[in-house]
Amino acid sequence: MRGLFITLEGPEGAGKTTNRAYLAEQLQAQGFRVTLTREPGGTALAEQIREILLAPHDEPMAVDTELLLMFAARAQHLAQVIVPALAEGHIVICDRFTDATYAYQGGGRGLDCSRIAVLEHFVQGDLRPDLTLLFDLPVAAGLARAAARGQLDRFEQEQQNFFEAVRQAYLQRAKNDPERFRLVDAQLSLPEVQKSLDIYLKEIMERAGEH
Ligand code: T5A
Repeated sequence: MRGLFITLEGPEGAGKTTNRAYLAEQLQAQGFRVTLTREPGGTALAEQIREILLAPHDEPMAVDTELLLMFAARAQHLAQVIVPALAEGHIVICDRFTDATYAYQGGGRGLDCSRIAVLEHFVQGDLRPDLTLLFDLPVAAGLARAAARGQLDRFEQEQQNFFEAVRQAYLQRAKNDPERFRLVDAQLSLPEVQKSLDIYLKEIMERAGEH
């Protein structure tokens, strides 16, 4: 029996980290076994790759290097955490996954999506998320939340048009795959966002019960 693979996506400051904890608490309270994780990262080695990706460097990082590091971290994460947890029947909740690569390296950096698709197939085979919650909010609102936390990472130092392209790429992917994506209005207050998640929690519980 395979578990259920849930991914949380959206631009900076959308509330993915805050709400993944909420989702996990609700599911665990109903007796579901949950693995909470994130990308890039999720294992000791993949977290080291994350540090390289997020830290500002004097030497500019080539776009292909960024893309390959994202997938290198993902390969490690899949092998060590995601695939074993799914095999044990867990609900895996992952803060960002390959949709982020399409949105940031594809939309933001302008990489051809067909190149991303080659790596997606190479690293993941047929594995795709079962359900993706896209936390959407205007770019300025998300950046203001991220900035309120202090020092900005290498991505957060990008310009407004980069994040607009990221947001549009996410919305386009959601539009192209309504079976998998659920849109969350992340601009609402936190209690309102969590209330809106309840319907998706119900769906997750039903689908996890079927698996
Ligand atoms: N990346 C990642 C790629 O380029 N390609 C890839 O393939 C992958 C996997 C990772 C970076 O890597 C890039 C994308 C990213 O730039 P990250 O730290 O994992 O970086 O991602 P961020 O989006 O930067 O994480 P954030 O922490 O900024 O965003 P979250 O998790 O969406 O937001 P969260 O929950 O931390 O909340 C941010 C702040 O807002 C408040 C929270 O309390 C917190 O202070 N907040 C709200 N305030 C008001 N109302 C609400 N509804 C709120 N919800 C949260």
